[in-house]
Amino acid sequence: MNKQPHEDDEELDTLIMGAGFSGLYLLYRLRQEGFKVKLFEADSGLGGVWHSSRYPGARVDSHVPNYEFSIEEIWRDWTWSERFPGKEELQRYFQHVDATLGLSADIRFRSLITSAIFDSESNLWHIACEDGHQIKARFFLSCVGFAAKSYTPEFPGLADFKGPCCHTAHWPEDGFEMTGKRIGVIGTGASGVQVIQEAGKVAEQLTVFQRTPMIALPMQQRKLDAASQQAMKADYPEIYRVRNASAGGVYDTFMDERSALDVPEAERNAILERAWQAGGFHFWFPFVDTLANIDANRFSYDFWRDKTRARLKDSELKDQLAPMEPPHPFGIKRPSLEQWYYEIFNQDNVTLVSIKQDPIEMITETGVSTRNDHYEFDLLVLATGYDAITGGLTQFDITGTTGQTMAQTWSAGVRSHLGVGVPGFPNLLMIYGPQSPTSFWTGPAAAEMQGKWLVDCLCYLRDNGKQRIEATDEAAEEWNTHMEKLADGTLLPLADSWYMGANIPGKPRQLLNHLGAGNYMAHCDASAAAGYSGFKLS
Ligand code: N01
Repeated sequence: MNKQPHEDDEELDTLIMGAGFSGLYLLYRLRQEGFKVKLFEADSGLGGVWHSSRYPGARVDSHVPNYEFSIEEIWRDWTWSERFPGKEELQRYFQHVDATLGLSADIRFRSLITSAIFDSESNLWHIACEDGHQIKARFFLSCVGFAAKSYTPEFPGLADFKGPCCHTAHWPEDGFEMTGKRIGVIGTGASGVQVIQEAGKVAEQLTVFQRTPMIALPMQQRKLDAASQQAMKADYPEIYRVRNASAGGVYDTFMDERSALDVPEAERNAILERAWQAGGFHFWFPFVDTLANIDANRFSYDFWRDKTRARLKDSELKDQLAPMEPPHPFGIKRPSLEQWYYEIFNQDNVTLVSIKQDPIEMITETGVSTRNDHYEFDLLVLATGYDAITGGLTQFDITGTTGQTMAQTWSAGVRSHLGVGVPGFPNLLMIYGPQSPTSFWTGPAAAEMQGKWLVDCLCYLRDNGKQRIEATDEAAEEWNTHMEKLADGTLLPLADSWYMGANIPGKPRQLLNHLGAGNYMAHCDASAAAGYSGFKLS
């Protein structure tokens, strides 16, 4: 690409990386507080993953009005058309956010940051972009989200495939023609489920390569009308107060506080049925111990299994998509929400290949060869996920005071204090990153709650004449021990999920996100109340 000359030698108070919910909230609030702040975004528009997720069927899985800013100027004039909005509507929402708050004026688009090096003399980050632009900033705020680095397995022969082959994270703006085509999809996570639902409707032949069955939950999508949303807005301030104080950033969860084991069978099934009908993630945590006790967990699996098998016509399909025995405990890999996912497999034009039984051996010029067969494709879709949570920070050169990059520093596992600061990386502060609740928290709630804490912290530093904040080693070790205890109290370590870093070969296995936003914020607030304990200020 053409290198632009260095445009200036500007020095900022704060540089924000990433224009998703977190970055935009910080830009809005830091401007209000009078900081000299700019946001750098690698892509060409606002919205983070909602700008870059262009694959067919991309849709949010938090229901209205959970997944939006609680800022009244924004929600006052905005209505959604569906309970779970699709990517186009989310992109329009971000344009509305921009039109309301005028954020673009301080955003530099198409600015992929390629290196950030801390200078201990000046206490400034020296940041460089792919286009040659360089800038200095006192505080470097990482808001890259948890899906900033895609993961493509090393399938032998992948580069030989002659037709279009695309990872869901890199779908081109003008897309691919899918009607009447032979399409292969590898991967059945949330992205795979969404693409498969769309491809199955139009493909001449769709072949799905499944390694682990996805335990997909019914979305219970429906259209929304403007009048009822307007009527509900009188309650929005209270709704957002509840949402932001909740454990997962959802205002209307109805998890039963009893152990599933203590509830009589008929009542338990009625509770499960109610959660099922409510749709979305209501079914994910129907009881307080669903994700903590293997016997309680099994009730959910069996309920899901029986509902799902009833939708499938063929007994082999039933066993592959919703086996009698769980592939792993229910809900400890992230469930996806589906609308007609299972019915797609009843169609004559759809084939399911269970690659545990018939492994992929290689990709050829024309398709995919498994041990027993060869499948020819016009389009090959890789829905193989992300180097989640840490990949956004380890994929480029961030170098702190020890001369080590973040990738080197975390090579044996993530260490941070509160998921905000990393020892050896002063003035780098993370939102929605590793060791904070991130993927167990809705994006807008996390952006606002963590964002508010971070803005208060930056104001405190400014008001107290401090130029540097750095997590201590002791605090980071303590936080890590706390994270390990949280993981041990759940079933989460039992699956090879991206929550555990276990979807990437060689990545250290550890719970990468904190559990329970309320408890997490209590830790953050306690640190702030003690003058930011666990951090060294100077
Ligand atoms: O990625 P994933 P994703 N050979 O890691 C398979 C969010 N999101 O992009 O399960 C064959 O979940 C892998 O198999 P297995 C959401 O938080 C949200 O779908 O590891 N297959 C799996 O099936 C989500 O959880 C939304 O055995 C291989 C798939 O690829 C997160 O992003 C939409 C393989 C990867 O699934 C990630 O979702 C989209 C191999 N070598 C994403 N390696 C919404 O809001 C991996 N796989 C709705």
